[in-house]
Amino acid sequence: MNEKEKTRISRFLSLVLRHKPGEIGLQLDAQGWTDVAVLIEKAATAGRTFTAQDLEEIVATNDKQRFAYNEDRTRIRASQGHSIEVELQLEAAIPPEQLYHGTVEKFLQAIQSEGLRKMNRRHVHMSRDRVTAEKVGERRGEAIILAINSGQMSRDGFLFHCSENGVWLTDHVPVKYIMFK
Ligand code: HQG
Repeated sequence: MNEKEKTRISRFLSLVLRHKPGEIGLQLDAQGWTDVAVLIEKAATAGRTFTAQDLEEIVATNDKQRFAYNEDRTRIRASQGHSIEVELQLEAAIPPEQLYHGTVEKFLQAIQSEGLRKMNRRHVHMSRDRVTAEKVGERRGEAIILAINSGQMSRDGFLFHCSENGVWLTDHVPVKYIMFK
């Protein structure tokens, strides 16, 4: 399987495991898991053909480790990034003092008045390093990096989670914890 094909299937997996499982008649459980064999079968019916071995390779080599298997590798889920209702059951975790969020100019005014909101996803996404936040922002244009005073947020009682692939998640970041400059 070549790189182009792997990327194509990875995008498809993001679509069905995070946003639209119904598109191929797939069902996710409350924690976002689905059966590997069923996923392969439903994907094939929708014209996306890959083997269990292909899937293992895509999961292992995915640039952001977006997908994870359960222990016996019979089930799979997206580690974060969902828009549909899922309960990932991540433990609350103490974040580093500072986290970063990449965005673009056109959202700044709204962010300055209402803070960071989860918009269509289940959480606000943040990263431990600036470079990742730059890449996230650049998906939409020239990146603007916001530093988040996550240490203080956590001490003030806001809950944080860290996904299996190292993305920091929270429900809402009020304006006072965002450093705009
Ligand atoms: C912005 C990708 C207006 C926010 C990435 C962002 C990430 C507001 C956009 C993951 C706002 C939401 C998530 C407010 C926030 N008013 N706009 N109050 N608060 N925004 O895609 O963080 O490749 O839902 O700044 O790498 O960009 O898919 O979130 O620009 O990890 O695995 O609203 O998605 O990962 O956009 O990206 P998104 P995000 P994958």
